[in-house]
Amino acid sequence: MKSLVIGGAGFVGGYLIKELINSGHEVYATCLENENIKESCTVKNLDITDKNAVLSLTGEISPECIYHLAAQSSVSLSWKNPQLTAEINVIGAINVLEAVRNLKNTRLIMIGSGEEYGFIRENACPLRESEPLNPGNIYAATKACQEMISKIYSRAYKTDIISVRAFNHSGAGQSDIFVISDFCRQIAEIEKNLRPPEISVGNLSAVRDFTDVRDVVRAYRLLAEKGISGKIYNVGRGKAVSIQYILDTAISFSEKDISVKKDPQKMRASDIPIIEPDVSEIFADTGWTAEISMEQTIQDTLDYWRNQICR
Ligand code: A2R
Repeated sequence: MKSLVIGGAGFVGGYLIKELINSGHEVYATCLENENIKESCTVKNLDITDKNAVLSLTGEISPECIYHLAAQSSVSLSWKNPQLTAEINVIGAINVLEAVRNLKNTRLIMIGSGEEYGFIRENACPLRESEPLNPGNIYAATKACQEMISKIYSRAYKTDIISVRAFNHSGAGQSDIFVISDFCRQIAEIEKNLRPPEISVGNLSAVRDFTDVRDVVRAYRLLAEKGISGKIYNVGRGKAVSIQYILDTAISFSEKDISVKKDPQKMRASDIPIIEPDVSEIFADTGWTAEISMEQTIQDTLDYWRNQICR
C-alpha cells in the first residue's frame, strides 16, 4: 500500500513509519522545514496550514492512505495560543480533508484524541464512541472540531475517512511533559546523581489508560487496512491504572532508594478521577488489542532515558 504520513517527525510519526515499512508499505512522510525524519522513506516538507502545498503534494504522491498526525499537540500551549492551535488543528485538518476529497480513492486516518471526551458523566467509563463529547481544553476542542468536520466530509462527499480517538500513549522518545516519560527521566537523573533521590509528582490518584506507542501505530495500520469507512474508533488498552501504580512500577525498576515529593505545580485544577475507553469496536472490526504490557513500556522508557542521560 502507498502510504503518506503527515506529521512524520513527531513522537508517533517515527514509530508509525517503521510499522508501515515493516509491513511492506511504500512510505512517504512529511515534516516541517526545521524538522527531520530518520526512518528510510521518501521525505517531503509540508506545512499543513498552506492549502496549496497540501493539495499539490498529495496530488503528486497520490497515496492510497494518508495518516494525519500533524498537530499542535500540547494542551498547555493550546491555552497560551488558541489561534495557532485552531489554525493547525482545524484549518490544517480541513486542508487535508480537501486534499483527500480531490484524490477520490484515498483513505484518511484522522488522528484525534481521548481528550475529546473531556468532562465525562459520572459512571460513564468505559467510554463508548457514542458517548457525548464535552472537551475541557482548547486542544481537545480543536480535535473534536476536526472530527466533526471529518464526519461532514464522510457524509456529504463520501470521502473515505476513519477517525481515531487515541488515549494516552507512551514509549521511548516521548517528551517528558508526559507522565511516564517524566517519572523515568527523573529516575535516570537520580541514578546518575544529577538530582537528589526524590521524585516530584502531581496527582497520583488519577486513573488513566496507557498504551505502548508501538501498539498504537499497529492499531492505525490495521484501521487503514480493515477499519470501516466513516466510523470513529477509540484506541487504548481498555484497562486504566492509577498514576500511583505507574510511579511504584517505575521506582521498582531502580536500585536507588527514591522518595516521593508532591509538587503543587504538577496538580491540575480539575482532574477527572478516571478515564477509560471501551475498545470493543476496534477489536470487532480489526482484531486489534494492546499486546505490550504497561510494565514493558515503563522499562523501555526508563532505559531510553538512561541512554540519553549517559551522553
Ligand atoms: O510542533 P512541532 O514543531 O513539534 O511539529 C509538529 C508537527 N506540526 C506540523 N506539521 C505540519 N504543519 C504544521 N503547521 C505543523 N504544526 C506542527 O506535527 C510535530 O512534528 C507533529 C506532531 O507530532 P507531536 O506533537 O509529537 O504529536 P504526537 O505525539 O506524535 O501525536 C500525533 C497525533 C497528534 O495529532 C496528536 O494530537 C494525537 O496524535 O494525539
